[in-house]
Amino acid sequence: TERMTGMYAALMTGLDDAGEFDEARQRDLTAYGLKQGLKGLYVGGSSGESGLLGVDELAAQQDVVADCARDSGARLIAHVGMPNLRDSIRLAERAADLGYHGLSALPPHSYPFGDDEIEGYYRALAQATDLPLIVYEVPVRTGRPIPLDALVRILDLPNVEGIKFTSTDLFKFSMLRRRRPDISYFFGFDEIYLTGGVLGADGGIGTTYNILGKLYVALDAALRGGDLARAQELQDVSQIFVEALLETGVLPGMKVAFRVLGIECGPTRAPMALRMSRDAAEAHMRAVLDRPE
Ligand code: NAY
Repeated sequence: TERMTGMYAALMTGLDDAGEFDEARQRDLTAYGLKQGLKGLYVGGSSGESGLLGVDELAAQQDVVADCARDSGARLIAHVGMPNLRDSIRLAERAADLGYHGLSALPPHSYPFGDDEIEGYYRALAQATDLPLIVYEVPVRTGRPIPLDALVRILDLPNVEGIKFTSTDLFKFSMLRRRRPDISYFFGFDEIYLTGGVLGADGGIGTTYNILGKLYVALDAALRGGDLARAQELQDVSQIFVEALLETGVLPGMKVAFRVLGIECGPTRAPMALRMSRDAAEAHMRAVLDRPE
């Protein structure tokens, strides 16, 4: 199979005002993401509040997004990492039936699992369908980096074709690439995408691409074209946006930013909440969105 590359928005989830999954709002969010000129969408990940959603809601979201993206040319990666393997496989099989192009999953982290349990999880998940699987290194979510040797073993599993690397341990990123040069490397911290790209990332997957997708496509093109000054300029703009989001809370602030742009997508699901009043957050996000690029 052909190596996976390119820039993907880690899609957000549409909820109604009471916090229930909302299909119409999911369609609006999806349509917005599809307009950005990205390679595709990463569906049901951390940015999609998947740690706060039930498996039925994630299944419904897979359906809606597949329907919206039909004929768009966008590639769809389904994140199916659930606390247990059985639910992960159920979502993986559904994604395969719906025509998704790839799978990804957080390592299991609902208990302090050992490296063998994590490898066993990825092995079983990779075997469940024919879709290429992108494993996920994200210590800020799991509380535990996977050791280099264990990661290399996981990358050798059949059907494992990539890794989404969301860590600031760039030396580890480079060592992984040297050990396994043939798989795809996606970088997962939007605000420092440039560093991953310079060290050889094949693409990026991020929350803020939902709104700044065009900027990240231009950043990636500048990087690949050797225009580092331009790439840095664009990265600076994205960093100002991320700095603002860190004050509101990333996902709650993204939802406020969407509201400012005229896309209502509801609150984040409890207990995830804005770190300031909604009015203050709106003013805060309006100020960064009005900034000329
Ligand atoms: C996802 O859905 O799994 C992601 O969006 C992963 C990438 C994000 N990282 C985390 C830990 O959520 O986009 C980043 C992140 O939100 C951004 O860099 C701001 O820090």
